[in-house]
Amino acid sequence: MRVFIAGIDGYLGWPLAQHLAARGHTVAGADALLRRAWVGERGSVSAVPIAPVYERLAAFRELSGEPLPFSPLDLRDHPALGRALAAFGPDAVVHLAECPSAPYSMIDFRHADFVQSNNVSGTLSLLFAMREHCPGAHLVKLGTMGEYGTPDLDIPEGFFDVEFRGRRDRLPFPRQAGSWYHWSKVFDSQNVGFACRLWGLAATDVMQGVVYGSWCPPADPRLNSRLDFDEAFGTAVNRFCCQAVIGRPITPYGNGTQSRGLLSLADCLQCLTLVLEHPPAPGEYRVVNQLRDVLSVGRLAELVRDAARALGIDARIAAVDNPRDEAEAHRYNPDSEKLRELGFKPSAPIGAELRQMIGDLLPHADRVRAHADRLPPTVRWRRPVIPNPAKDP
Ligand code: USQ
Repeated sequence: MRVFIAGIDGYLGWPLAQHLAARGHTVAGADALLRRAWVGERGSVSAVPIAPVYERLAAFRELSGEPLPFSPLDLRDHPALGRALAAFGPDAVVHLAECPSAPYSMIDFRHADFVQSNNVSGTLSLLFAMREHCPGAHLVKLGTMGEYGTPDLDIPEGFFDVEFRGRRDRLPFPRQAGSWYHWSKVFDSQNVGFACRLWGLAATDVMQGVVYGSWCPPADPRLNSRLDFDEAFGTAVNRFCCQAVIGRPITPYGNGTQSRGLLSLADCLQCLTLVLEHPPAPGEYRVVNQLRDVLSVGRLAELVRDAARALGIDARIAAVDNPRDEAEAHRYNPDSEKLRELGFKPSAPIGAELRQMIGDLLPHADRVRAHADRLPPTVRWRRPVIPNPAKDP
């Protein structure tokens, strides 16, 4: 299969390229290298050092024996995107080229506007470019479990049956996102579903949970994937592991009872590959919930502490005030059957993955220590309400 990865330089895109090539697929990609810039803007670095993109591409060629056609483009550059797709002729396009950070989108108007326009316009540009240049290709679009929020109902995979005033229909499950970033993914989902209905595109919208884990192939450090720990671009578990390796307290927000769907990077690669190798029919808009475990943030903190202690690190937990506006006590029971029906077999249990990640991070502890001031949360979801003297004299 010929797979075009938009966002190939990112945390997931770079390992996915390697994983797909190892399975015999031909890979090309595009990236505007914005993730490197955003983390730099936040004054941080990847804990695991990563090679410049052209060194990565050279390592890929040496490893796989195949060149990786790469376009340094922003998806919103519509003509350049069209040229890249037309030149490669993909069977599938994986869209990972979005700003993935909830806290970054909550900084101020400029950041909220950037995240929404970057994500929504980039996806729209890709949909139109696929219609023009590869209408038969399968779009695998990375969405998020956070689109659903935390309703007091089980969470189905995209759609549910509703009865209202004596009539029944199958409708999109309500979306109740919790950040400007998560709303951008909701808007994308609507646009991707509409393009499938309108033009007969085939798409899989992947409602992915929080991903954790390192990718450091022993063969060559140029193959390493990034691992962020700053408040905006580090996901919870990766941050907890980085905190543990430098002896900082692990920071569950609030009382730590908020739960999320989680999966390791290795499981993410396995799931995306299964989705690619089992495409939906033309015109079908398929939604899968991509997660392995449901765990509370407090339990995750304990698991990281225990994994660190197993490696001789005296890790400890210290809760901090929750900077976000999110339910802490809530139901969380998402379905995730479709990937299992496609053959998903979870790999190593979470404890083994955490020990592996901490082991990969230990040689780079000084990089985390040098940027430890980037760990505490500073972006707050709510601002204090300014009193209205007319209403509250
Ligand atoms: N959290 C802590 N302590 C921390 C950091 C986070 O308790 O130091 C908590 C948050 O309050 C939240 C949970 O951990 O309840 C998850 O936070 P996160 O930063 O790992 O994840 P989130 O902001 O939801 O975003 C991440 C990815 C995003 C993806 C999403 C999947 O950055 O791209 O869409 O996970 S999901 O969470 O299912 O929406």
